[in-house]
Amino acid sequence: SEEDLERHFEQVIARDQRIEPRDWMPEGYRNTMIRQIAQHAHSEIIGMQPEGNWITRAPSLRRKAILLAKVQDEAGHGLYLYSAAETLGADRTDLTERLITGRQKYSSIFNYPTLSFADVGVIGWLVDGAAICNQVPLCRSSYGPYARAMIRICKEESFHQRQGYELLMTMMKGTAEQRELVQDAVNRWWWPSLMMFGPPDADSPNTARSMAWKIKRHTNDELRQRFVDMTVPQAEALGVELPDPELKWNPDRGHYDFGEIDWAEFKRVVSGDGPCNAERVAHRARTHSEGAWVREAAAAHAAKQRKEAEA
Ligand code: FAQ
Repeated sequence: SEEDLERHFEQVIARDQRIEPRDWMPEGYRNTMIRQIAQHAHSEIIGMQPEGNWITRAPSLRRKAILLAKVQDEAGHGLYLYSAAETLGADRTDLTERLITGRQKYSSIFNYPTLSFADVGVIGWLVDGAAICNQVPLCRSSYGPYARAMIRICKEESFHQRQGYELLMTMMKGTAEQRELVQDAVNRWWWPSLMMFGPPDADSPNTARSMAWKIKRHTNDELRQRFVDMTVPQAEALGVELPDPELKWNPDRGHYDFGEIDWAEFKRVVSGDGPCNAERVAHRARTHSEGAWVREAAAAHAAKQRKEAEA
């Protein structure tokens, strides 16, 4: 009966075991998982654009090869995550449609422009750093296919983070102009990186439910604090300043205090009105329609093979 199924589901969650695609799950759980995985997949796909902007202008063959590999990894993560969403009954064509018509979200962070090559380094350091902080606990998320996808994705994100930090270290050892470019990029990306963790706990409609279902293992504010604590010593080692005069070690809390995030800006960017939202979505829509012939050719080929197999 429905009650037995529900009891079994609750037991699996309580025992820290995984929910698998064929298991019964409450509709709310399924919808939350589809929402989060789709948003995550869309973020990886849209997230190729800011850095992709610099592939043709990378300063050396080595930097170009690294950047190409990183952006390709992001495409891979996106496709991997769309597959995880499909295990819940979502349709990939429909998800893409929802992305390009603005009905599904992607991370606010990818709506900011990349103005210099230092931005490539800062995205690796701060954006991938924040992504790792958020995603390592998701390796223990209760939905099996998502948790397993996170293991591989986190390994690749760690490499991405290191390449960003190494790029910045190189620039910081360069000319005064290079150091200025790094500082300017840090000034622009620091606050948006903190926004990646989502609204403060008090304004986060999904956290309580997702924590109870063990989809999320920590709240948005807990992970944001962890990221700040981890990043401050890295900024010191790098020799850059984080643009927050209130950033200060608090010995009583055993954490860094930091200033108030501009939540009005966050809301603006999430609701579609950030610096690059229109450009990002338009680019995705354009490449989707330019790729139609590939999808049609693949479908025609599959149909032909099916026919041949039947004959
Ligand atoms: N941007 O109730 P909550 C990457 C939405 S990393 C836009 O707290 P939840 C790697 C939220 O969806 C970036 N929307 O929601 C990379 C919800 O929407 P609703 C992707 C945001 O889900 C690096 C509403 O606000 N990572 O791609 C944002 O419990 C470099 C209320 O919020 C993930 O997606 C935001 N920042 O917690 C690629 C990680 N924050 O209900 C390229 C997985 C919140 O209105 C280059 N996701 N919203 O539809 C998660 O961990 C969670 O979904 C959170 C939000 C923590 C993001």
